[in-house]
Amino acid sequence: MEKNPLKRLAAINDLSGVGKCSLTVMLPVVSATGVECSCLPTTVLSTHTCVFQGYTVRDLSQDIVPMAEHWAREGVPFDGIVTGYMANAGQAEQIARAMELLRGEGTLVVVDPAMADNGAYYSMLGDPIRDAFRDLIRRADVITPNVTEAALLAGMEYMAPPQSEEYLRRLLAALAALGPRVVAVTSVYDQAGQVGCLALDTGSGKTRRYMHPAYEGSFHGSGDVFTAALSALLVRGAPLEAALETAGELVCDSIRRTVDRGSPRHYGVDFESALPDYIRRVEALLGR
Ligand code: PXL
Repeated sequence: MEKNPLKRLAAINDLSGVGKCSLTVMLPVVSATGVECSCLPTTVLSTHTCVFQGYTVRDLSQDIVPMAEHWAREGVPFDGIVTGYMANAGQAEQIARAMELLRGEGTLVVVDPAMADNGAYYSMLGDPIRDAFRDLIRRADVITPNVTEAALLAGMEYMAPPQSEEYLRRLLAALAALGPRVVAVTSVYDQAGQVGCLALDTGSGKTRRYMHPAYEGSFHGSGDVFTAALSALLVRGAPLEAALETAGELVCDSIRRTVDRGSPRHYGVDFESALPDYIRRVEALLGR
């Protein structure tokens, strides 16, 4: 008899070999949260697609459903499913099918519509990917777009930082209408020059925010760190407010360390040295 089994999260995402994001962030952060991370790679790339040139892309779309079918045949139970970047819009159909196969009663589904930042789509992506994410989001309990992605999904103009409260309210309302229980918008800049996350719990109608002082520029992969931590914390049963704060602290700490170390931005954030403090905070919140 298994006593107090570990929670298990399926991470359906790409594997970019260099430039910490997607699965190379999901796996360590989810594990550090005390949750088993089962990886379903949708695409293998030599690097992510920002700044790097000449990267290789191996589309694994044809393996997504067979991998999920195998897990379903084995009867592997999943407490959560988290999905993010898609290399093309066609992957949405396979990912949706995989979600149906893996989702049980009470499985938390998190969709990070990772497709754009700073007002523009990532390389190789355009409106078809937005439409595909709109479809996937209808199956999600929680979504974690940044402001650019939120605006694309909501069909609103992108507002460069700082965003007005009125704009952010409209953004949250438009995204809530797409169906998720929790809308957590990241890379929100407020009038006080702080950056962070603004979340709406559509059940209670309450909004919560976790803000920290902003560093100049953007930090590649920080959204993946946030989504990985938030998903795993929620799967472990953390209340939304504490999960937002704990995930936000990990992101903030990772960014600070990246700046202190002077690491190249496109290599991703230095979450590694932030993990010990994160693990201590997770233990204080949820135990071992
Ligand atoms: O972090 C988002 C992301 C994930 N995966 C790939 C990417 C990006 C952003 O550019 O290129 C392959």
